[in-house]
Amino acid sequence: MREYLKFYIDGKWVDPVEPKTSEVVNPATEAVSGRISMGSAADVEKAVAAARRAFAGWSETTREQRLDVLLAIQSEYAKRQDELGDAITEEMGAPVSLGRGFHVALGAGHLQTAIEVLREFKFEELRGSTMIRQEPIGVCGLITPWNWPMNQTCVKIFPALATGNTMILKPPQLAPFSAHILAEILDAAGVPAGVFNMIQGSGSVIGTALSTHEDVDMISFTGSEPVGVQIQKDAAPTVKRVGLELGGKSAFIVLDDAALADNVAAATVGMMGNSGQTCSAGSRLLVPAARMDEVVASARAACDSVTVGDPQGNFAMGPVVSKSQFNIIQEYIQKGLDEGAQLVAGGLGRPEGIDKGWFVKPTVFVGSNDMVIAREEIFGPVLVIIGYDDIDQAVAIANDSTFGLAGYVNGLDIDQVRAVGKRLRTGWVSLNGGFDFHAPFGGYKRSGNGREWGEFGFHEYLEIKSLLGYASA
Ligand code: TAP
Repeated sequence: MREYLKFYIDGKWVDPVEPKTSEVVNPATEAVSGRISMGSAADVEKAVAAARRAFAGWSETTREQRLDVLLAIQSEYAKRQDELGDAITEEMGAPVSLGRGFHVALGAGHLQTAIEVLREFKFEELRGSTMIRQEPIGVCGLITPWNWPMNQTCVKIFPALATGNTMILKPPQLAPFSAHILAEILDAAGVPAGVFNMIQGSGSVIGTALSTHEDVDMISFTGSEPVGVQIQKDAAPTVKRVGLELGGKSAFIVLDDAALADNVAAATVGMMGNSGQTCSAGSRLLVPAARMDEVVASARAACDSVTVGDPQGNFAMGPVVSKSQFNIIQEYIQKGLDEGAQLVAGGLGRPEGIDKGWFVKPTVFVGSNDMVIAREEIFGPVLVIIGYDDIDQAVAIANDSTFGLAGYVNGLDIDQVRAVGKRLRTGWVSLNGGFDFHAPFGGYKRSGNGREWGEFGFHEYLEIKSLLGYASA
């Protein structure tokens, strides 16, 4: 049983201003696994004041000083990787191999990337007689979700630190443990007091206090579209910058020259990773309609091969994060059935033999792009296969979405793969499985505003200043 009752403010672990706690539930067992404190606006006041005080010094540090701090964090992070992974398993249900593996590796990857980018980043550039300087924006509110806790947190904290900003992190109530450990890592690494602060609590209290705060200069948010919209409204009166990484309904296009069975299997298994709780998941699989029988056979076999069970055991998929998320996913599966989509694998209810925990059956439908299950983000292990007649139709289907986060194009003819990738109205497209920590990540349309990851992630946290007449001054 974890008891994480203190907040990290001004370089110290402190009690909340008003004592109030909340239980954290393990989604695999439905048992209480820990308790956190629920902060109030008064805690936000303390943290923002600390961050503001610290900004004066931190924003003036040299590149080398900030690099030293990031390298110290890297060595502390390395010491606690398994602990972080186990916390993630307990809070959001990722299998141990995934929690200790890819979850923690994503955080480490963003840290390493921030170090590499910081070594080379041009904070100043002379253009003619004008000096263009990039300067830290100030005090940042970082609001994160539960689905990839280390990824979503590290992709904000490290670029913000590297660029000389100070910050207040508001982790998700559903996944607060790993954020607490991360704060301990930053503390052990000697991040100066007030530069990084962390308050646990509810989004409607802590998140709103940050978004509306006069002395918070920007909000970086990852999560759902409705909350992203609310944050923009809350932030508008103080004209603060708002970075939004929201949802997706991304297309995975298998071109007709691709090894069909292998690609369909890979896309299906990929969709079930992290129990389908990935904003960039390829949740619409677009395949040549003429070969649907082969596709269905391959998807069914792949889906059936995904083992589901205790995340502490040797299973590919654990539960989804909460009862509420389980219920939402069940409603979508029911909607798919009601809409007349063909159920290929999975379906309603828990997998056979499991009667406790928020476990969902890996589910595959064949449907059409006008169905609710093809239009809305389900955020669960549910794949919708859609047939296309030709490339133009595949591209049209892929782009017929209110979202525009990611896309996947797999095929043999690389020129065609590239051409299709260019036509997708999304911010991130993986060609034949390409992956890159330095590639900007973010959405078109309702998938958000701004870009995270790598050098572009630095720009989120920087203001641009022109010093005219600099060269001749
Ligand atoms: P959200 O409600 O969007 O939560 C994300 C973060 O925002 C959490 O830390 C949350 O705090 C906070 N928050 C909630 N209301 C807020 C407000 N008014 N102002 C500022 N911050 C606020 O996501 P969720 O409830 O966890 O999941 C709901 C749906 O969002 C999912 O079904 C899924 O479709 C989508 N989702 C998308 C993503 C990505 S990566 N795009 C990630 C997670 C979820 P609490 O701790 O109180 O929740």
